[in-house]
Amino acid sequence: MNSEPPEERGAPVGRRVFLGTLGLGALGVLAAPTLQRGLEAFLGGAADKDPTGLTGLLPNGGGFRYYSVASSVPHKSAADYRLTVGGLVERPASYTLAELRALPQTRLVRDVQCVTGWRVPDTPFEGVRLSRLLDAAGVRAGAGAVRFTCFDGAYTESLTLDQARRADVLVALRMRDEDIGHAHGGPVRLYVAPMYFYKSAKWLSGITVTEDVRPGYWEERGYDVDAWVGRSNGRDDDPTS
Ligand SMILES: Nc1nc2c(c(=O)[nH]1)N[C@H]1C(S)=C(S)[C@@H](COP(=O)(O)O)O[C@H]1N2
Ligand SMILES: [Mo]
Repeated sequence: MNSEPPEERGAPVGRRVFLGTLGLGALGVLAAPTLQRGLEAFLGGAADKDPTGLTGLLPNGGGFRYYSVASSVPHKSAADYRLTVGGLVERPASYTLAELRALPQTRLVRDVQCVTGWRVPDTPFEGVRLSRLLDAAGVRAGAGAVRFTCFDGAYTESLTLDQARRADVLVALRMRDEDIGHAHGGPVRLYVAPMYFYKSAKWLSGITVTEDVRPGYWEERGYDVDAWVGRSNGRDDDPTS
């Protein structure tokens, strides 16, 4: 079911390769742990903390690292949350969390892979197929891409329409068989199973169908727009990886 060559699954992404390939873009990655500590401070101990201040550099919460490019992110309850679907569609929509929960749910178990090298094996995600929401909205002729916006006010992502319609791309409500908590982008995040985890936008608030792909937050800073695990961000070129 997984389209990656098996020998590439589980291999860590070489940091050296990454730095060597992306140049300036990598500086943003090196800054990320600082932002992560900022988020943990904001969460006020909701994330594991350690007195050395190294929490941001170490895997926590079951192997995940918390990433946010925004230093603080508003909390959205089930009552506050809305997901809008608009742009080049026949029927723009706004979903509450209850409405999303009432739609058929798909559960996928895959490895999570961040492009900076950390990986969490066999992680369940569950939610509504993005293709279902696109079909419900009625994508108009001339559309070629989907853009994602987040209620952190900063992060963006995008997929081609073909990528967005894959069966392994979810508007995720659950992660590790629990409702997605705030730190991991709850109540709703995108989950793009076959791509590096930066595609999986947290705190998802808007889905906009567009003509062309617009590079997302990290992609403007050097990451590949097509983020296939094992086949992007310099992975192809490195004989030792
Ligand atoms: N809104 C938002 N989504 C985001 C990010 C972010 O900073 N902001 N970081 C991305 C990156 S680089 C990774 S590796 C994952 C991290 O998800 P986690 O914090 O649940 O581990 O979220 C992705 N989605
Ligand atoms: Mo990442």
